[in-house]
Amino acid sequence: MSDSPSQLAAIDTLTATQLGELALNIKAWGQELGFAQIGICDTDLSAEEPKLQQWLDKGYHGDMGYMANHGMMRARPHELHPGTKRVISARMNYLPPEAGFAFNLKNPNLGYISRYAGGRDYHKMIRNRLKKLGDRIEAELKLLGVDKPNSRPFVDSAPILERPLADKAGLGWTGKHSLLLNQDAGSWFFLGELLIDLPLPVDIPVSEGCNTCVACIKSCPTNAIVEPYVVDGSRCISYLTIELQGAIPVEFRQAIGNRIYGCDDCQLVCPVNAKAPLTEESDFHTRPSLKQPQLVELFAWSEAIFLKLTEGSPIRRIGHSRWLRNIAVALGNAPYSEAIIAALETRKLSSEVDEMVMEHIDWALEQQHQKLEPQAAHSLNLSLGLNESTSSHSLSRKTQRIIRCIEKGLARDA
Ligand code: B12
Ligand code: SF4
Ligand code: SF4
Repeated sequence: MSDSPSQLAAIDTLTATQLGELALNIKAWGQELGFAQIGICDTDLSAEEPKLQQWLDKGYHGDMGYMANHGMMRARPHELHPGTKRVISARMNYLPPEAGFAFNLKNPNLGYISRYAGGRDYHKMIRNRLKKLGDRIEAELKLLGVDKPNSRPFVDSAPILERPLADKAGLGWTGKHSLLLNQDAGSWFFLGELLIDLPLPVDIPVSEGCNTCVACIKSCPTNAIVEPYVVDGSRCISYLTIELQGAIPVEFRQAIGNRIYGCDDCQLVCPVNAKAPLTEESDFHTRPSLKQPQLVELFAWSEAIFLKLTEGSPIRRIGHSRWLRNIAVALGNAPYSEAIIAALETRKLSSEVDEMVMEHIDWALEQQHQKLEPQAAHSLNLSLGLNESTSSHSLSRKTQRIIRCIEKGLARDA
């Protein structure tokens, strides 16, 4: 067989049997490349277009201007990458070992970082693996004497509706929290896609499995899941602590608790996550500096230290200013402590603090001072030997419920 492209046959000469075998091989190669599962779907997301438009019309994208750009291209993979006939959808597990969810949420002096973000940034890594999958397909087609396919990998940042595509490709069902859920794997996974011009056989979507459960809706600290399957992004802690560039609206600050980068609560209460496997990628393991970190220590990081310790991590992209903003909110939510007051006062004197961060520090100081009185009462109670309930500390009722839920349902990761 010749290497010359001119002697290779066109893709549409592949038979149904060859395409079927290729689809099976693609799934096996995907697993060899570290993906937990691969599914295939066509590019028709027309049913999603009105829902996406409604979501945008209601302003649920907040300041995420990129969600409103590109018109409906997000729902039209064949326009994003012309010639695309199929989407090869892939998922990769990220749950790190010793997640320590309850331990972390229970202690308001520790910063909580979403468990997808404690290791290396997934974007580049998954895109590279998808590219390798494309190369493998190309090599196989060459062996079959067929021309190379036109393919392109995508992960997260491109204007494409990844979750509905993965749903269509049979990787799981859409949970009421709007994330993709898999009966065997829960929801702790990233999604990525390879858009390709091969008319591969498509997979069958799995049926919805939430049934009557509404645990995620009831547990969301900011009531961001406004109806089943619909998240008002502008209320979500993930948006408020990661995407939002400016000040965090005061109405959400207390509800944020100690969550300084993203939020996992809707996944933590989800019963389907009880069986979720741990990641096989050491890149997603939590770095020592981000494991159960003390807020006061994180707040003292200079910009240079922040950049050094978050190198290669998704956290780096929020920058030092938003990092300080988020930690200031968490410090305001922590129980009264002289060490916290001192940390906040010291930061006020630093040249690294801009006006936006300064306002959050002032808010945090005010919160701390307001707790001074109950603290005095607490000391008095202790000296009198009186009992106090946990609600006198700074954990909200919802967080207390989530902690109980984790300890019962996700014992390995508690
Ligand atoms: C923008 C965005 C966000 C925003 C908005 C979230 C949202 N739900 O839209 C914010 C910043 C808040 C966010 C948060 C998070 N995100 Co995000 N996010 C995205 C992004 C870039 C686009 C999502 C999108 O298109 N939203 C627009 C709206 C319209 O889409 P939608 O929620 O799917 O809306 C649909 C439903 O409302 C549905 N619908 C309406 N009515 C009904 C009725 C029924 C019956 C059904 C089934 C559906 C349905 O129709 C709409 C249109 O399809 C994707 C990556 C990508 N390119 O797709 C990642 C992505 C969805 N995020 C992801 C993750 C991991 C998270 C977080 C868990 C991160 C964290 N720990 O902090 C949280 C989870 C919050 C949550 N519950 O959604 C993963 C999800 C993986 C998975 N297992 O599903 C993705 C796929 C990134 C990736 N490549 O892995 N995210
Ligand atoms: S990530 Fe947190 S804030 Fe966002 S929808 Fe889920 S529970 Fe609510
Ligand atoms: S918590 Fe319940 S309703 Fe929410 S996604 Fe999980 S199973 Fe579905």
